[in-house]
Amino acid sequence: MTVLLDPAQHGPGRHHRSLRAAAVRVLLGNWTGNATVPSRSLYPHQWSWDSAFIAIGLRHLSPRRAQRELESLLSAQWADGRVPHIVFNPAVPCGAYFPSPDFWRSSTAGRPAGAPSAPETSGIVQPPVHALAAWLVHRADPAESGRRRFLARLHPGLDAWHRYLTAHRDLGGRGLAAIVHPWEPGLDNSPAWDTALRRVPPAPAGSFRRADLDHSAASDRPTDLDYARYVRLAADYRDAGYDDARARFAFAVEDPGFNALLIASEYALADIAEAIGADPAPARARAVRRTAALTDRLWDEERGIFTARDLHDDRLVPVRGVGGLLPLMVPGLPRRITDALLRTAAGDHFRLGEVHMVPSYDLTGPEFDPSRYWRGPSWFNTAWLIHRGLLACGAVDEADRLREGILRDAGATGFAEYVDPHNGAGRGIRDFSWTAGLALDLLCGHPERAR
Ligand code: 2M8
Repeated sequence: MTVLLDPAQHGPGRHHRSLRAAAVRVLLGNWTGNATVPSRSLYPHQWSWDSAFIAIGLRHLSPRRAQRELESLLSAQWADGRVPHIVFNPAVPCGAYFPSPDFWRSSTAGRPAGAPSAPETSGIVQPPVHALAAWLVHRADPAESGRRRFLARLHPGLDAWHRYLTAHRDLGGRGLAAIVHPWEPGLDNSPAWDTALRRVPPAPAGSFRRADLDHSAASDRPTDLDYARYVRLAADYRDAGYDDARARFAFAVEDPGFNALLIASEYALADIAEAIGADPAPARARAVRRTAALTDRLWDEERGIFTARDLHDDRLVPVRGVGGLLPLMVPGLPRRITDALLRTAAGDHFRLGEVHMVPSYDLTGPEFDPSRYWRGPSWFNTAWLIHRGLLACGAVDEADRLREGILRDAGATGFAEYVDPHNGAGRGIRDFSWTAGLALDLLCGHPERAR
């Protein structure tokens, strides 16, 4: 049963205690024995970046379970280094989620690219937040982590993952990782992908059946036309054997959010390397090179935000999305850029501190929709990432206000998937795992904040 909490009724101290208990209940309820599903109904398998955020929350509940969350994800890693965006649970009926394992066919179509023979997985990826999560999980209980040789066991897989993105996904040849499907940045139907997606011929209507509408309101989800294009892109990649050199990508975009998270994770990987006595220099060097490429390629001076670059015409996409604020987390950006980002966050387009959390898309943009998925609603994971970015930039008061807002919205909506930025009404499904995990993390404080 979803529990709604109101701080005005409970007072902040009691509210936080009840919120903590409720968040723990969600995480325990969504644990499958090996990993955590984002939602028992809408997303009944393991998702890549969800598991990273979930592990960040679980570390406060059971560091051991948080380690297993990441270990189970990486046990489905492909031999070419990619970490698939979904790891399918064979016990869940095939029709429970679409696209299902028999659509992706990883163990056959993905075999030449190094997909495991089991479990079945998707063939695309999601943002590489895993090294950052692994480092935070380690820091929650270094003794337990050391006993289980957690970092030493995870390091080779994380390193191969970052090398995959560096070697196979630099489709523009300028030092950034490209995304080849709108599901890869995790911000699935952001207006930032609209122009690039319009070039993709949709899969025929009736050639697939959406399962998401069995669980969520159609007005909160992507349209059928968006879905038909997602299906076409994924089928084309599959039919090219998920081979990045052979595939002809109808959609290829350099996304600032994806690359900012990769940079943050490269620094975490360097910390991990140092902790286990390996060489941190390669990861650090990659982070520094990618930061320069991010600034050269994706900084939009006129808009005061990072924007995506469409590789089909090599032009910046003139859309302000929350992914463009995520570089606030990137160490070593010029102060002039972080100051401009802070101004943009506080200005008319995102109204940080005035609306609920951080809208996924420009509040003044022509496509803004307060309810529909990544086209306006505020999400808890991006708010958590921006909270870290604000702290890293020294914007402590703004960070503290955002933290309180995240906790209030999580409790008031029963851990909704996302919320309307204007009135905080919950949208999508409830008892959503990363909402619970990240609320738990903010409630417990960051051991790394002291660094
Ligand atoms: C959403 O994406 C999936 C496809 O990957 C879907 O709509 O079915 C996104 O919000 C994504 O960021 C998230 O990882 C996933 C599971 O929570 O759901």
